[in-house]
Amino acid sequence: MTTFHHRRRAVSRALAVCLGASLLTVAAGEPASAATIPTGARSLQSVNLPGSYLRHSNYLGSVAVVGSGSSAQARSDATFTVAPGLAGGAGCVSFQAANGMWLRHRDYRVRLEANNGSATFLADATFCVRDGSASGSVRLESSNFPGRYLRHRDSELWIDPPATNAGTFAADSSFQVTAPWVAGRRSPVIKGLYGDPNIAYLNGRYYVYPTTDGYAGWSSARFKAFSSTDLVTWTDHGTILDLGPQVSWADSRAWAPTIAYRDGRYYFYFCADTSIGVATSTSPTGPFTDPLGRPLVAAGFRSGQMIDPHVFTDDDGVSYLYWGNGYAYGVRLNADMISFDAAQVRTFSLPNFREAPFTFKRNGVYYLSYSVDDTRSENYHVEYATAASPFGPWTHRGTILSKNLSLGVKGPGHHSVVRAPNSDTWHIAYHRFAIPAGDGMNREVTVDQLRFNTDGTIQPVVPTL
Ligand code: FUB
Repeated sequence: MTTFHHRRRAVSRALAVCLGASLLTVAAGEPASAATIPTGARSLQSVNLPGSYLRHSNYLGSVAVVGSGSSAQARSDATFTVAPGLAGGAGCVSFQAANGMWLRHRDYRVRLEANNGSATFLADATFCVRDGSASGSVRLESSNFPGRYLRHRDSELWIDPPATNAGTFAADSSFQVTAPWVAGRRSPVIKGLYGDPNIAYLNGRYYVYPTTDGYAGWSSARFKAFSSTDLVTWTDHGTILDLGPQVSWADSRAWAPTIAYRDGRYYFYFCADTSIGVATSTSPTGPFTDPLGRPLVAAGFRSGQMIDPHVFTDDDGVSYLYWGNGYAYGVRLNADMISFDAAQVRTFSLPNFREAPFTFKRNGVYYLSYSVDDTRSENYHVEYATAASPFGPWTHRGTILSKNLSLGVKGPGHHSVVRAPNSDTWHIAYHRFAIPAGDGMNREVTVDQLRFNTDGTIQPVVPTL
């Protein structure tokens, strides 16, 4: 196990307070700490009980001895994915277990719970990283209760103020961040629960615009954006559109967005309360504003749900909007990108079509790929068709992405496709049930390569973990 080293804050104006055998350093008039924890899979070892690691057991936080001879379950329970703090805040993090649940405190006891999306949950699951009592160690201050720190009392994890058991508090609340007991997977590429990833290459970076998952009924109200130059390391750009304050006609069910660019503006198409809206910005990360003040495609406009937009722009600069659930629709967008001629909407015949149409073009061939079955089913998958025009007629070609139970991949779908710049290398972003314990509302996003046969047909995607 390796130990990560952390920069110590300046101590010139610090007050050193001797607490029994421990030394608690309190900075006066300075930022609380420069300590950080790298995101990704990590384990945390108690400073006071070397060899004991922060873990969960029966959905409660604890510390226990973990070693190379420990069971796979014990090592997994002592491994967390460190993610940027769910409630935000510079230098704040959250800890996700392998089953997708998060460490949070409730009534000061630290527990493992699913994200219910409430502001209280998000704050209770967010810890701000401070310097620990030993060199290179960290302490974790509650975001919701500043002044209380995560510590172990006997073997139980609590958040306590330093006054409690002052003699041992500093050491009991300090942890060495180590390499994970269970080696991290490459994926999900975006840490946390997200679905419906729309991937695009814009202005020299890859961007992913997903649905934020972990909410009953997919009831998240905010859209986020992530970007990367290498499809491996991703930057979280935070909320780019918040339905509550920024969209007058909908407050919930912020689903399945997509992005397009024209003449210096970005157009962000999104689902909200099962209508499709559009918001614009001069930056791919917003702020986005709603120029229409009403849906672009309102619920009830045609049969099926008016959801899952995608905009494809052809080589001649004409953009097309595709969408639908139960029925697949397409229409040419006007040059303003925020209107279309309703009389020109086409309905496509696509075998097994359920939702999430996505169109792209390679070597003069138009591909329309789409999701089949129900996103809550492990059998959710992606099929595709090809055509010689953006409106078809479409020739069904088969399945390109489906479950792989030997890898734990269930319900893969609602994908999008991007071409690496100046190449014939293609990537597919999609969601699957979070591994190992996710479901259709607790999904995670990954990216794999999309490979073509010489005749232009698509090879089945090989999921990599
Ligand atoms: O994320 C909510 C909905 O689930 C999407 O709109 C559908 O495509 C399905 O993935």
